[in-house]
Formats: sequence, C-alpha cells, structure tokens
Amino acid sequence: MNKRSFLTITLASLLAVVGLTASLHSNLAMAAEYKSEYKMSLVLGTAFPWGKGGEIWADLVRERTNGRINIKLYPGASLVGGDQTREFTAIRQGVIDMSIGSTINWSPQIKELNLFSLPFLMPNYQSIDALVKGPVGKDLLDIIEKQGVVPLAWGENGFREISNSKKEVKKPEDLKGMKFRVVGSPIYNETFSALGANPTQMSWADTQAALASGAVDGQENPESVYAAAKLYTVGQKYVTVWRYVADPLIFVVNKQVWESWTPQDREIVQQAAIDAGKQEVAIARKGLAEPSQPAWKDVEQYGVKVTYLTPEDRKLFVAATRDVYNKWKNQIGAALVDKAEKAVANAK
Ligand code: X2X
Repeated sequence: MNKRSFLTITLASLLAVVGLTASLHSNLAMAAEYKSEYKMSLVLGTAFPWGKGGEIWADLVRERTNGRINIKLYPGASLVGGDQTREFTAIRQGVIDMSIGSTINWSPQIKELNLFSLPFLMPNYQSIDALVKGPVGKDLLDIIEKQGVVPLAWGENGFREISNSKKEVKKPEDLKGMKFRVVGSPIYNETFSALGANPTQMSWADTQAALASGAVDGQENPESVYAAAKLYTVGQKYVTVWRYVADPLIFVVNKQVWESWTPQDREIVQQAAIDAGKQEVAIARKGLAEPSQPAWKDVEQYGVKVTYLTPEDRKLFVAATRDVYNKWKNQIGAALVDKAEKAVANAK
C-alpha cells in the first residue's frame, strides 16, 4: 500500500467513525427530548365523555408508539389549580403538554371561539358538524395554530341545557332573579342578564358545592355532565332542554412538545386524536341525537322535571338574547359569523 492510499483509507475510516458518533449522538439527543410522561389537561375526568376521550387518546398513542409517548391525564384542570379559563395560556407556556379543551374555556384568549356561545346559533347536531367539519372549523384551528398551539382534532362536550332547583322554566320570565352559575366567558353573563337572570361566573371545581349549598339556584351543562355529576342530588330538579349553545372540544399539543417528536410520532398522535375525537363525539351524543332524547328520559327517574321548549317559546328566548348575539357577532368577527350562519342554514 502506498502512502497516499494508506492516508485515504485512514481518512475515510476516521470520517466514518465521526459520522457514526454524530448520528449516535443525534439519536441520543432525540431520545433525550422525549419526556417520560406528557401531561394532558382536562376539565372533566373519565366518568364523563370528555375525560373518556382523553383516556382513549392516551391509550391509542401509547399502543401505537409502543410506549414512546406516555400520557397522563390531569382532570379537574388541576394543572391550573382548577381555573379552567387559564388552561389555554398554560398550554402555550408549556405548563401543560397537551389538552382536550372546551371552546368556552379557551375563548377568553381566543375571541373567535365565542362563536359556539352565540345564543341559538346552532339548532341541531347537523349544524355543529357543519361548523366544525367545514371552513369555519378550519379557520378556527388556523387561529389556534397562529397562537402557537398545535390543534389536531375536534370532540364535543355538548348542547348545554339549563337546570335549577326552584321551578320549571318555559319562558324567559321564569328565569327572572334566579341565580345562575355560568362559565368564565363574558358572553354568558350577558346572555343570562338579558334573560333577566342573575349570572355569576364560577369554575366547575366550585360549582357543585355552590349548587349544594344553594349559593346559586341553577347552572347550564350538557346532559352527560348533568347525569355523570348527578346534579339531581344537589337539588337540580328542573331541566329545560333549549339547545341554546353547544361547546365543541379541541385536541391540542404544545408546540415545543410537538416539534420534539419525530414526524412518524406526530402522525400517530394526530391520527389517534382524530380517532379518539370520533369516539368521544359518539359517546357525548348517546341518547341525545334521536328526537326523543332518551338520555333525558333516564334522568326523569330521579324525580327530575324535564321540559322541552315549544317552537313558539323558543322564539321568545331567541328574541330576548338577540342583542347579545348581535353585539358578540361583531366582537367575534362579522365575516366569520356570516360564514357560520350560512353553514348552519345549509345544514338544515
Ligand atoms: O365548567 C363547565 O361547565 C364545563 C365542565 O362544561 C366546562 O368546562 C365548559
């Protein structure tokens, strides 16, 4: 071997060793970026469709990544001390790695999410689907993405019906003076005030005690929440099914966490979110999508009076909340709301 080819071979092997070390190093660095546990924030636990959705998502991800991505559920918005309206900020900041959140709880940070809280915008499930699965849903996910959070799929909490401990509610005037717990988006204060009720903002963590003590007379939440939280045991004996708003859920991941995963793992996490979202929506709609709403019938066995609005009475509620709708239409963005109204009209 001449001196020159000896040098070439030595150089080549040196480069090979350097290359190998570098790739080993980057593999190790990548592995080190994966956390041993990812924290998923939820307001409601696995007794509710919402928390079940979280469990399904976490299980699918664990299975499909062979345990590379291990997710732990933190229900009760416990990562933000129960203050569900601070959840979105905590996701952005990385205090929370991932979440399934309600559009209501994130709307203080993303005003466009108030869309779903516009009173009587969505009369049925077809209209919710038309919004989230259509261009409006895409616009909203784009807005979330611009805020530095990675949105992956939609789920659903549900149509929010009112319950109270005092009396049957058929007409707006029945609400007069009644104290209602509402969630922390100002549109709820304005809607209940417009109806003559006395709204007070409170986190879910404090709501059940407030209902039990009589500090408030009523609340609004989907049937699945009412039933799983057994609100009939804290005096909530009157329910009115009025379908005034519904809150979808959104599956998201913190951006830095997302970027720390390989493209293959990102795809797994997204597909798992889509699959879990579909299952979660089906669970949330169980017994409610059919016209007779058997889920509410089941609640009647606890001595609960369930009232359904006649089309005429519904019009009175719509009229009473129209000013709130119009004011918030501008705050949300008239162009986006126009688009939503068209989608709803075509869904019927
Ligand atoms: O607080 C509520 O009412 C709940 C559980 O439905 C939400 O987080 C929006």
